[in-house]
Amino acid sequence: MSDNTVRGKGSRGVSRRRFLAGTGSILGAVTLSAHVNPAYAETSAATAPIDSGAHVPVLVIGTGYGGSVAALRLAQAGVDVQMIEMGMAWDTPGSDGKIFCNTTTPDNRSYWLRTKTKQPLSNFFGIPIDKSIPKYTGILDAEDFAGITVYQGRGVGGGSLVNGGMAVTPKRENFASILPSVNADEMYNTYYPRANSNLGVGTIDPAWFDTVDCYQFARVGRKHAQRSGFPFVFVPDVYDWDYMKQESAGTVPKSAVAGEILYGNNYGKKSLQKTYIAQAKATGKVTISPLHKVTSVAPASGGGYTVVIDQINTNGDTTVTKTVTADRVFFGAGSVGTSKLLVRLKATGALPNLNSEIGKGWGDNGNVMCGRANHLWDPTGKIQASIPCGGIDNWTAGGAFAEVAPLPTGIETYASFYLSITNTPHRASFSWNAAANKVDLDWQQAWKQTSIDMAKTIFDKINAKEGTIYRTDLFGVYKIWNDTLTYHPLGGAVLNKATDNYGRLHGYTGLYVIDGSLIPGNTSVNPFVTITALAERNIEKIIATDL
Ligand code: FAE
Repeated sequence: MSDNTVRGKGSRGVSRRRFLAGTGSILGAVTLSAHVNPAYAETSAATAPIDSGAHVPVLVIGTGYGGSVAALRLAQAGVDVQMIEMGMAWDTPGSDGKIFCNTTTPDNRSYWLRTKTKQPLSNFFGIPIDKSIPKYTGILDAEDFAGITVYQGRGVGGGSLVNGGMAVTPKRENFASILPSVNADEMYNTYYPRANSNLGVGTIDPAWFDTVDCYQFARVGRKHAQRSGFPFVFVPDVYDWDYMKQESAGTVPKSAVAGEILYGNNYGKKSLQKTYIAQAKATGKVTISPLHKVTSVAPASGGGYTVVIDQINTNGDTTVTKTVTADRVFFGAGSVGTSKLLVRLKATGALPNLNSEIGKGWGDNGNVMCGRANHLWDPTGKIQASIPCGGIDNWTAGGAFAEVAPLPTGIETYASFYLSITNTPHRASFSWNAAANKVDLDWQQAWKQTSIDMAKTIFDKINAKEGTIYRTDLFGVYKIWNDTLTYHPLGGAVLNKATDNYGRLHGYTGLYVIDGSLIPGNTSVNPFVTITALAERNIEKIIATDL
């Protein structure tokens, strides 16, 4: 346990001992209160699993941002679409009456096929807080590669089920370095506005922000940023801000204000299930098969593609293997999912004509996390809304944009917590490991030092100004930085390299990439608005010219 976690000077009537005694109760809450929830329905009436032997015009792999945009626009153009999703439908409540479990009480619904949680914030006062859970096809996948753990959403809605909903359009001056081959005028005039509108993006009411308890942590973050001369910017989000006001007032069931985020949000967040996917289903032309995992795509003898799909149960075991044909296939399995499929299919002979750019250009969006220990007279609040609403922008001068993130533990922690996005130059590649029969990623944990240095341009200055220090107890014992993960995998099938400038895979007519794997490793801000806007751009061109 670190000795440096509490900056108490004893001057405001809160002793270190009392503080520690108080935090003992959250540890109890955080570590001991797991409930195991009984099984979920594996599929629902709203979904109809694909039949083996089916022939479909379009098959979309994955139901995240890219896949959902493709499905909606193709359906609106009159095309029947089959969406294949390895995760669950997430439309049926468990025995507690809720679809999703809370961040403070992870149960079987929380993690994808793990027997122990792998929480991004793994320790409190240096004490590990991960706990055993039953193995289940839960919502958050913490996928381990040699140098990094990549967090991803699993289920109908992909990352939109688990993310913070921060919906950020990059500054226009940064766009040329994000997607160099894409016309910025078109993106900023047409596709970013279209994406923002369809995603339901909104910004917190600043007057409400200034007074409400659940954003005290963000006001402290703003004060510290501004006192050190950094701009604090409000960050738009897809959370329903009117709902947040009501839950905060206690007139509707609590969701963000009760800490729901990482393992799903039961009420206020506009995930893709409520936006693009709802619209896609309403066309009557889109069918979704949850708990179905695509394992192979190869040219079919009579034209189109043979797609092999494993139907799985909630233990992750294959129950049926199905073979279907599709005239066109869209890879929307996310940066990691799409890259792994394409790398394996190229190496094992199913799609040998894919070019040598497959698997390259992967980045972590420069993610690093840290916490700061505030003085005892600068509390961040017991109740913290789980939805971030602001960030500190030092991109131009220091290469870092830091979300002021909540730490919704239910007790006063005196901590400020941040997820930084940094301008890291490092890029990794996926490759086929034949001996181990799996895809590897050659990311090196040491590369995170560049990101840490960039994040320090913000937090060293704030600590110096405030007379505070870093928390050293949140990610291990005496460990300041979480340098082992990313929430923002990007790249692996980069636009205009592995594909043409609209996501058509080189080497195969009728195969497309439509997700975050098109973006070469960094978006300078949180990525899903850019993924959505790029998918809107690409599918419009594909519908106009290919169908
Ligand atoms: P994604 O949403 O990952 O969807 C891919 C889908 O494909 C998933 O549902 C997979 O289960 C499915 N799949 C994969 N392989 C297969 C297969 N073989 N067969 C069938 N299905 C398959 O891809 N971004 C922001 O902009 N703002 C935030 O506030 C934010 N917070 C985040 C917080 C967390 C904890 C995490 C994990 C991510 C966060 N992100 C955030 C990142 C964001 O969710 C991510 O960039 C997008 O979800 C990526 O969209 P894609 O369409 O590329």
